[in-house]
Order: sequence, then structure tokens, then C-alpha cells
Amino acid sequence: MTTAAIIPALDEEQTVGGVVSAARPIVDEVIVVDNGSSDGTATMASRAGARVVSEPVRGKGQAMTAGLESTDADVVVFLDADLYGLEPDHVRRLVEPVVDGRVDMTRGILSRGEVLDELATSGAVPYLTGQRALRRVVFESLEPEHRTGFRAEAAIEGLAGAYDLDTETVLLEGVHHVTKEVKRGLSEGLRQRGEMVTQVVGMLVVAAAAYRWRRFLGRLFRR
Ligand SMILES: Nc1nc2c(ncn2[C@@H]2O[C@H](COP(=O)(O)OP(=O)(O)OP(=O)(O)O)[C@@H](O)[C@H]2O)c(=O)[nH]1
Ligand SMILES: [Mg+2]
Repeated sequence: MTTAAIIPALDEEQTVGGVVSAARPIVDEVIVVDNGSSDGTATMASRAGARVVSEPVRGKGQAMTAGLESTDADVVVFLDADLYGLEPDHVRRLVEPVVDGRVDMTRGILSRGEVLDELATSGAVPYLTGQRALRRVVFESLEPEHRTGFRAEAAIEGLAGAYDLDTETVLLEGVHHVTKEVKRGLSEGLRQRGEMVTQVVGMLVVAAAAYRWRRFLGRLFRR
């Protein structure tokens, strides 16, 4: 079974190298998908040992798709490029349960204090994160229009719920990320956050229904 890390990146020269270095000892291949960065993201990524794939169409989901299409790894782990504090052991804890066949998907959550961490690991609320390992067939089962912008993570959760996939939530202690408002400036950051929230909320509603229907119809016609 082969493994790859896929790291979508848009202007993350400060942090992308550290994410690549944390993933390298754990997976067979590290792929950074450069989504049209205007800074040194691609240079820093390849210097740290990643294979860099260029995806000119903006959007995190487009970058995730391009990364998956560039590899034939059986298990992939998606990691955001803006993480700091990520260590190989965090990546191992995400990848191992899927490689061992214990679960179909793991999701890694960044620590946000005791109460919120408890809520996130309980499964009581859908938890969206850029850190997740999965069998490639899970991502390939998404509708193409659900893989654009910030929709993919909500779509994956919708699919996982509808098909009763086995999942595990891993707390990534000591890992943090840089928020949009800090990275892109307050007004552009807030604009992008608004766009992200709209896409995510819409997709949470759509995906839950769409994949339940798909499974239902699939069973109906298999008889
Ligand atoms: N915003 C944005 N990020 C992209 C895009 N393509 C790839 N990315 C990468 O996707 C990852 C997640 O994007 P972020 O904007 O940090 O989203 P987030 O972490 O969910 O949101 P924050 O709460 O602002 O941190 C980062 O590694 C980005 O560099 C894109 O078109 N737009
Ligand atoms: Mg981020």
C-alpha cells in the first residue's frame, strides 16, 4: 500500500517547508500543490523535498483534486500548508489507522481548549479540518462540483455520514495555524472567511442529502 501527503498551498512560503518536513519520514511521497502563489512557496516546498504540482485554477478543492490526480497512492493525507508545530508523529497518527485498515478516514483537529476539543472528538458536531487521511476512493467518490473552493471538506463529511464510513478523530496537540486575517490582511481575510463559511454551510446541507440519496438509489437499483 502506497501513501502520499497532499498539501494545497497559496502563498505559504513561511510555513510550507515545515509541513513538508513533518510528512516526509511518514509517507512515500510529499506533493505540494501550488495554487498560483506569488511568493516563494514552490521554492520552499521543493527545497524541503516535496514534488511541486501547479494548479492554476484557484480554490482549495481544485488544489486537492490536482494533487490526488498526480499520484496513484492508495492512501493520501491532506495537510494545510499554514501549519506550524506539526511533527512526523502527528502525521503518523493520521496515516496509520487508514493504512492498517482500521478506518476509512481520520480527521486531525487542532487543539482549541478542553471544551471545544471534547466537542470535536465526540462527533456531536461535524468537524471540518484540512488535516485528514483517507483511502483515495473516498475522495474519488465525491461529485466533481463538490470539490471546488472550500466545499470538499464538507462534502467528504457528508459522504462519510451517508455511507457509514469508519472514521477516527485525532487531536493534534501543539499544532497551530495562521488565520486568513493574519495571512491576507484583515479586510481580504474577512472577505475570504465569508466566502468560505457560505460555501461550507451550503455544502454541509447539500452533501448530507445528496449522498444519502445516492446510496439509497444505489441500493434500490442493485436489487
Ligand atoms: N484561501 C485559499 N487557500 C488555498 C487556496 N488554494 C490552496 N489553499 C491552501 O489551503 C489551505 C487552507 O486554507 P486557509 O485559507 O488557511 O483555510 P482555513 O485554515 O480553513 O481557514 P482559517 O481559519 O482562515 O485558517 C492553506 O494551506 C492554503 O494555502 C485558495 O484558492 N484559497
Ligand atoms: Mg488555515
